[in-house]
Amino acid sequence: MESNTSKTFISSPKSQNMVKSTSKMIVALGSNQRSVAGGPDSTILGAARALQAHGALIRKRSQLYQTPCFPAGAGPDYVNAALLIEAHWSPAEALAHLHDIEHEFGRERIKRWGQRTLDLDLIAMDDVVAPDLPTYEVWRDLEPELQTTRAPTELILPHPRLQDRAFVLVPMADVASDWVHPVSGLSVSQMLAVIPAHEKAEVIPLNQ
Ligand code: A4P
Ligand code: MG
Repeated sequence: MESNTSKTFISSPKSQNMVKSTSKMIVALGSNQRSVAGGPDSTILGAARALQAHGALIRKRSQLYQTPCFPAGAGPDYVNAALLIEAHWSPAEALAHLHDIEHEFGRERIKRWGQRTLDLDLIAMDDVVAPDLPTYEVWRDLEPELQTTRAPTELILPHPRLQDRAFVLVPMADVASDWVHPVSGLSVSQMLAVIPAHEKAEVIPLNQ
């Protein structure tokens, strides 16, 4: 891992594979379709167990939240959650584990933002900005109409849409309230403060 003052820049797949020290990661989980594990809530809890089986240590799990599908009307409500995990994974290895687990729960990539049994997004890994700042900024600044059709083929960190979404930030606040975005310098609570109140109100804790 290359270090550049306080931030970590991952510049090539080769360097991604060389990172072996323990990293803290924030993982966002979402489901709005039944899977082999059952309904979306069982799927989310099953995915957390699968991460442990893949070698990750779960430091914190958020509550489960019921959230309206985004974009509105595109499908049933989601169950969303977040995990703070620790593992000896490079960013590339972490994404590969997440994709394997999505596959275990029957995820088929048919339509971007379509219904999914399980979506696992790597929201952040420590203060890594990947693959580099200019590429991150291109994805962060992607026009809304292109966001539904364009998906990166390489890992982008932090997740470029995290600051826009109550269904990511509310669960994140449960597990990593002190995490600071390595590009914007904003904390999770500062990012949440600019999300419209009605969007936050729609993220409702599930009775567990
Ligand atoms: N990729 C690049 N960076 C990352 C990263 N940090 N984490 C790549 C995860 N994947 C990353 O992802 C598309 C491509 O981005 C992959 O090749 C991956 O390697 P995907 O998971 O295949 O496709 P997706 O799920 O359609 O895209 P994405 O970006 O995960 O979708 P979003 O933006 O997360 O939207 N409404 C509610 N209420 N709750 C939800 O959880 N989720 C979505 C999915 C839409 N609406 C939702 C929710
Ligand atoms: Mg995803």
